[in-house]
Amino acid sequence: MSKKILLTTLPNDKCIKDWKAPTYFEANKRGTNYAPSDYIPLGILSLASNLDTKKDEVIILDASGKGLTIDKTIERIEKEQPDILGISSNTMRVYALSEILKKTTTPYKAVGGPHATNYANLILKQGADGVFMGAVADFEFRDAVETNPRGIVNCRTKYSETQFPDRTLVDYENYFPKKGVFFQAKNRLHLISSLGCPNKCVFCTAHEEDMQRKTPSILVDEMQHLFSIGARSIHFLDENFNVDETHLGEILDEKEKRGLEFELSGRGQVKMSRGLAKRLAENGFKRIHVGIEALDDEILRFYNKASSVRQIYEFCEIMEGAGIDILAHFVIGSPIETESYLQKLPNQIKELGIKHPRFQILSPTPDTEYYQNLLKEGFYDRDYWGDYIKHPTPDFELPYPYSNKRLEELKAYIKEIEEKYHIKNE
Ligand code: B12
Repeated sequence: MSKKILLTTLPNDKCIKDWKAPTYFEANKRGTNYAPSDYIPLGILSLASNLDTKKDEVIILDASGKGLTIDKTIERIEKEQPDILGISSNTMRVYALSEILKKTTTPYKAVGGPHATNYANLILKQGADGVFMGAVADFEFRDAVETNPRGIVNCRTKYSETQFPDRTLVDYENYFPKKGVFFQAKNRLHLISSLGCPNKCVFCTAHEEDMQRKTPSILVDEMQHLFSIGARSIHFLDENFNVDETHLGEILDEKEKRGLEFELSGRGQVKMSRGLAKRLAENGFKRIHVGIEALDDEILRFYNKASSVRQIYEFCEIMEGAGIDILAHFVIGSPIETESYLQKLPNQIKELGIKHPRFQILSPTPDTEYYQNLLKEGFYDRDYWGDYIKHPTPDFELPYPYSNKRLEELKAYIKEIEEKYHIKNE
């Protein structure tokens, strides 16, 4: 029997308030608290692309990307009356998740995504019928459409075996960036070539020794798909796209074999051989996004970065030699940072030839080692995240662990640097 399946992202509405990110990370057009999803929602598109869509009816609702409120999202779901509701969850939007689970009447509610992997039992208590744990859930979800399993489903689908997400299932043209200061070619779209990151930075949770990667031929099929719908610029929005140089080399072999030409960019780490940098540049690779975070070895150690100032200088020199621009993220606000370090930082960045620096204030996000350390060290009198995740409230804001005066100083510092570098919303 044919089923009606509605897959949705969670709205940003009433989610956690963000005090650490300056304007260019904030919602620009929609007035919500967090970074808007201007990115096509690849998780739910991947689920849909691996279903038997000829048989079932699939509706994609990108509540986050469309800037829907929680109430509007619920209204849309109720209007559609699906047989199956699939919700893609992340921890920043748990308030929306609990409200949608409470106020929708779909007979089978499935929840997946990173938050589901960490908090499966809690989500079951909040009203989900099936919770899908694991980084890739496509084949388990395809089976679940038939069997509607209750409780926890452990997912073992391999990323390399899934079909790439078909962007034509949504109004993809609306996801082409409206402004384009960073890139010359038109219509940038992103893909994810690998999952996870082997590094263990204290402020992140993406730690994964066994990264999963798309097979080069499927990935280049995906690139061809993006090209066929008008994209001329493709961004690897992996957590760390340049860990495995052999794999990247194989992707480039396949791309060259098919004679494809477009602009490329990617999000990765500050380690790359000269050979790969040269080859990427020859293949249209124009810009790399990296988390440099600090230009001081002690601060890098505090963040548990797998890099040193020496390596960062070497990396910047290799990128300059290859003609690849750098967009570098810096994290300020560590307790061991000195005023003289902050004073010197802008000049150091200039000296490195970094074209696009971006600054954020160190933030203890949920489930990170940094947050756990603050709890252990007594900076918080109770487990704010733990309590919030169990009983989410609208517009939650985590108290700043150090003094509020310090927070204001850091914000002022970022504002000054933004003006210096003419950083605007993009
Ligand atoms: C791209 C990306 C973004 C984009 C968003 C693009 C978009 N539209 O999704 C941007 C840059 C905006 C972003 C922002 C942030 N992100 Co982000 N992001 C990612 C990233 C790198 C890739 C997501 C993706 O497309 N994956 C590929 C698809 C195919 O996989 P997937 O979405 O996970 O879906 C699969 C499974 O999870 C599962 N699944 C997913 N949904 C569902 C639903 C059902 C019903 C089922 C059955 C299965 C299922 O099946 C899918 C297919 O196999 C992930 C890391 C990662 N590798 O996944 C982090 C990640 C999702 N982000 C994360 C974080 C922390 C953030 C920020 C908070 C960062 C910050 N500090 O500001 C913000 C939050 C913004 C917000 N308000 O929500 C965390 C989430 C952790 C958590 N527990 O929730 C992740 C996991 C990274 C990490 N490990 O730390 N992010």
